[in-house]
Amino acid sequence: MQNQRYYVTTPIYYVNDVPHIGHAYTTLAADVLARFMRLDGRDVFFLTGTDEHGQKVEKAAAARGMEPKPFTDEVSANFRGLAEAMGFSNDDFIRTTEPRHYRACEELWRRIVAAGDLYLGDYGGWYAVRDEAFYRESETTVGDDGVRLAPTGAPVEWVKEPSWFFRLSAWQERLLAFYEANPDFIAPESRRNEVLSFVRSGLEDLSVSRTSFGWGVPVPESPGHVMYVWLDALTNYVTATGWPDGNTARSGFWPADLHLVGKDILRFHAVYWPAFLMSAGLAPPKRVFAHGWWTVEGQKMSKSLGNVVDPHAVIAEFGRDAFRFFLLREIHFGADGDFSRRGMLRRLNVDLANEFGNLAQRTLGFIARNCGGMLPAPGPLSADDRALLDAAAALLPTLRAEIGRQAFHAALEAVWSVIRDANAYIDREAPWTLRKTDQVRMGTVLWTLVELLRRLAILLQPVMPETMAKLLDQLAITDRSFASLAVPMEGEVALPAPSPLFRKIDDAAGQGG
Ligand code: ME8
Repeated sequence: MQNQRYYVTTPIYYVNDVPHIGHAYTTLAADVLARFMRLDGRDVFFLTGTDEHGQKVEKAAAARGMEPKPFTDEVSANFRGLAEAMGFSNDDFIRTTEPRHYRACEELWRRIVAAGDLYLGDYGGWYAVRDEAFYRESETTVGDDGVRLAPTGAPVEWVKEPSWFFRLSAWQERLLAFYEANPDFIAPESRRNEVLSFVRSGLEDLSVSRTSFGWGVPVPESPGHVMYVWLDALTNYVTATGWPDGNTARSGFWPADLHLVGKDILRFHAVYWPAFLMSAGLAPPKRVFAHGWWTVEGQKMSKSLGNVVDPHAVIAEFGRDAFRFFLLREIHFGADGDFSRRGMLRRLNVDLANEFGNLAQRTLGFIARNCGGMLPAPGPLSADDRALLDAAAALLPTLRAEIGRQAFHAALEAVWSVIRDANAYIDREAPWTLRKTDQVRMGTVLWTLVELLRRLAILLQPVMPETMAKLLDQLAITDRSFASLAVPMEGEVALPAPSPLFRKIDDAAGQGG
């Protein structure tokens, strides 16, 4: 396991949108994985970025009276700002307008041509600019107002133009064989089944170039054509490894271990992308996980409803780490979920402040007040002490397994079950009584609690990096890697003055509670 490479990606986001909690969510999940793997000794590459070509972005630039390039320069900064505000630890931020990306797209294109999978034809069909996707007529519906809509609700328009086609129809059997041989390639299971039935129902050749506008990567040796934005966008994942230049610092990272995406774009990642790659003679990614969709206070998030949640505002009110915790704890990763003020407050006040924060505060406050800030050395451990520490020691393997299958909620639930045990332990062992009756035993209980807090803080760093750094400072712990969990901490350690980890928010003070 040690020093093994780990490559995780997020979708590259369309720059025309203002970053919201949906974008924050996917990148957060990738950040937690990246941090977890780094602490576990792996060589990690964590990539995010922006998708800057296509008709949608071209239109958004025109609406601002700008040329596309200066427009994307300006708005892609919003996504860098989001990464900073959320504390994301991405190793690279790719923009599809960079020269390195053009080189990769051109090389991928040439290889697919050489494989015989591209041919020139005429496209006639329905296209939704909002989704940057083609739809079969049978997939569309006509609304009351006469507007024809894609299944996603996006309006479609009739497109007729010369186009290059990718021979996707020829890939059906090879894709099915690939899914069969790689049962973990698509997760969760229900999404995998959807993809399998889509592919089994038959694949049509895919239009992969456009001639009616110009904002894209030019098709090599084919004047007037720009690459279909999805072929361009997906290629970002190999561009960032330094491909097609051999021998770069990141060459060894392909194939990616995990593409994290929302369920809206699974088909592009699980069907088109492996077909493009295999055609070009490159390995497909190892896994694609499609997570669910956030609504807000029970409603779809949309600009027209004016309910788009700005992550910066949530961070300002509740704190960055509480927000990070909420997003991953509130719903099963994979399922849809609802963002509500009430839910956010409950996670902050109950899980974080009452259960976890109090455990630390009771323990460290007691040591500060009664032991002059000096953590006592432990005497012999009782069965009760050992049971608690054993439960904490079991967390690392549990977390490896849960995080390895992207079950963030289950990982956090396992940690909180130990936190609840620890709160029961402190009440049962009552160090405040032992102070008067048995100071050696009191010292052992306090050491057990501090050793437990050290373990929890180290393990929770990926989810709440800032707050856990603060707690580890209060525990005077400098080695914070997962490897350090194997060695119990010393006694007779001077601890700095403690301060609360989480700020509880009075429910009644909020707008609408
Ligand atoms: O699709 N709930 O970019 P995009 C959960 N450029 N996740 C959400 C969400 C919500 N309500 N809204 C957005 C694109 N997301 C392409 C991707 S990749 C090669 C190209 C997240 O800006 C989720 O990850 O529309 C979704 O897949 C992504 O944002 C779509 O981002």
